[in-house]
Amino acid sequence: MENQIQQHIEAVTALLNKALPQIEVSDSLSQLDDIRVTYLGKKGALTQIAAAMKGLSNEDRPRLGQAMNEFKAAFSQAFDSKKSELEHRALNQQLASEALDISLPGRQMPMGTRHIITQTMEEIEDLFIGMGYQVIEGPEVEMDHYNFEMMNLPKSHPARDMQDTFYIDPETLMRTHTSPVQARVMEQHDFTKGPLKMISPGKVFRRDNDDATHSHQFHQIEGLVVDKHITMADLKGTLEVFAQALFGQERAIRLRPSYFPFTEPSVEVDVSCFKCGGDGCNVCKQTGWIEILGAGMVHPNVLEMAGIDSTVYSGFAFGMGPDRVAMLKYNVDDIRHFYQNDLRFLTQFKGGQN
Ligand code: FA5
Repeated sequence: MENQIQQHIEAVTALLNKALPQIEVSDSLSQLDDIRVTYLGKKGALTQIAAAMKGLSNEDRPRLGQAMNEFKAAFSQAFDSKKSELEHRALNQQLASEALDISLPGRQMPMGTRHIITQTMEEIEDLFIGMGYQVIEGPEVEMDHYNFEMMNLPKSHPARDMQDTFYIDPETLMRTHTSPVQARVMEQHDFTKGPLKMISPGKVFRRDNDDATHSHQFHQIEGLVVDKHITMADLKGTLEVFAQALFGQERAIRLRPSYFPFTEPSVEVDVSCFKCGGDGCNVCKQTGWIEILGAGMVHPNVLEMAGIDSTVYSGFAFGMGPDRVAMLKYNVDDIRHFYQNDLRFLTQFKGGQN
């Protein structure tokens, strides 16, 4: 019997001597766990020795139990210390692989700027808002009715040719100017609540051939004032304030008699050419002047069509081209630069940085 228990205890000791070096050299957490299962699992080596307990005498059983406890204590100690070493190593590897080099320079985020035409339009809008004007926008796809007929341009009117039009169908078109907003607003206005004073900025479209000062899609800002006793002097004074605020005193301005079916009398306003100062060059087509807007006193027919009594009320209107204004203000010698989306051109105008 003594022999038998001795053999069991030696087997436990031999098992421990085999297990400890295996734990020591194990290289991964999964390998370590395999070792645990090999010795302590349900079918593990120690469990098999434990099965011998049943056949032992009452005195021998505790001796084997003690040897097995010693095995478990030594095994656990080696196992736990190896496990924490491997976990520590895995964490270090993960930290090393995810390490950030905080000394690297950051990636530059390109700073956007608002388009120079947008900036110009906002500058003009602010100026008029400061003079008590409302800003009202209208549709870009417009009815022939508002774009032409309500502007005193019936279907057969020869002046329709002044603005070559993109038609969608015979009654619908891409608006050729911002003037239709005049008609839409006049129809709705309630004069018992005060005079009408508005500007309307937006895109317009014409079948124009593109050149240095013409684009087939450009912008306009319409202006309209209707009240009792509005005169041409009010128009002239308003345009002078606008021109001086935008271009400064050094640029000359001139009003030229002109013709628009929706105003009577009508004028066109030119600003002296920024490139040649008035001598004549390719930008101003040798005239020395660049036209920036059309204007005039609202035609009585236009007032009447919108339901306004033209014997009581009068008004002035203007339609300016902010693209031309921006050309003059920033010495841009070709309108097409605005539409080619060349960032080298566009980012020169940082004033509108967000
Ligand atoms: C008109 O469009 C009239 N509706 C303006 C108006 C409004 C007159 C109210 C009277 C009362 P005109 O076609 O001239 O007019 O255009 C007005 C301005 O738009 C021009 O002075 C010019 O600055 C600009 N413009 C016209 N055509 C182009 C184009 N193809 N490219 C860039 N700007 C243009």
